[in-house]
Amino acid sequence: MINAELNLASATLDFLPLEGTDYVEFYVGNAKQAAHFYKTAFGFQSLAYAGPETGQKAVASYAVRQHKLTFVFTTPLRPDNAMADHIYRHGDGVKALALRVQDARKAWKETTDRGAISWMEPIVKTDDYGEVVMSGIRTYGETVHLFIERKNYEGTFLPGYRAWESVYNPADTGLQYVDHCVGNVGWHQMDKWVHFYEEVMGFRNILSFDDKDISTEYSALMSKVMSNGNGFVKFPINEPAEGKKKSQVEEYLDYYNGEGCQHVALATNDIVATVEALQSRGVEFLKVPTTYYDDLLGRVGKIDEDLEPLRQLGILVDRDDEGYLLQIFTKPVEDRPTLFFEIIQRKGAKSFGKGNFKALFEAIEREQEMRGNL
Ligand code: TYF
Ligand code: FE
Repeated sequence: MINAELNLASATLDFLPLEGTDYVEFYVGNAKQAAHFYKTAFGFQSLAYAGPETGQKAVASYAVRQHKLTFVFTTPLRPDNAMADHIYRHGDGVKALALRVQDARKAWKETTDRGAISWMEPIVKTDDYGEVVMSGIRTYGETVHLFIERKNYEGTFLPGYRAWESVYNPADTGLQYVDHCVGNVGWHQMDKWVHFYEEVMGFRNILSFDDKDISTEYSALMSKVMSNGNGFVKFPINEPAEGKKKSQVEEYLDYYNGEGCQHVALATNDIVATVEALQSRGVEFLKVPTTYYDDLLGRVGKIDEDLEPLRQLGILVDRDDEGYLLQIFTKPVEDRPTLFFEIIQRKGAKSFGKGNFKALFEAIEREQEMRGNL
């Protein structure tokens, strides 16, 4: 009874109910090759295509899918436009974190009334398979949030796209859905963006890490995790902190030329199988010293997994009050040290691996050092 009342109360208070991540869109220099890479290396399947052949003259987009995870790679076909400028400044990167809603008009109205800057006024897209309503607002840097309402839409992806049938569809790697997406923001900008997610989007700050939690020998950063009401959408925000040498967040800001998405965490139900598959397909992961595993079970207690495969693959483990989690981080997936991915399996834990921060950040610093950026 009390729970039902509480749920009702929070439902009526949630002015921006979100059902999860609909898709992540990347602006890239070559969408055809990017889509091929994510199929080959990460195990996505071809889903849909939009471009000149489908009546979209200036831009080509490839959508790929794996379970509930959808990535879209978009590239401009000519140089003099905002999309080409975006790629010139940032390199390949995450442009849009698209969120599933029941009402994209209301999502846009509620957020812009609270101060969000509009990116896309609500538009209705239709084809033979139904209708999708989309809208969007800006967030940190040049990143945007799209609101996607696809109540009765039965097409492959979105109106404007056609199904992309390819003879080449490598096996999936067990990646399931977006667990969280992390934004790197500028010096002293974290609280501004925490405030944005609170006031404009109705999120709550569920966890905070300051430089005492996570500063290592050199690199330093602060981080606050923002979550929407039902916890389906989580956006940690990092800002650089002063350390002995250059913060990893500052390195990102330098190479991305501003604020942007630092990592997307992808959930799996079997991290050992997923990481084995990814490594065999050439995805490169950060390595922690093998001493990390020496007293792992002493630190995290009993876990279901055998220790040896975790050690071999370099998978990290952390525990909180509610359970434990397993996680591992790729190296940056492009030449600029900007975007990377986290692979995560949650076994009850709702936290973000604070117990791994030291080992993880020291691994990142070793890479920074090899790039001459420490
Ligand atoms: O999302 C998180 O909070 C964890 C830890 O630069 C983390 O994945 C935080 C900052 C960072 C890398 C990983
Ligand atoms: Fe993460």
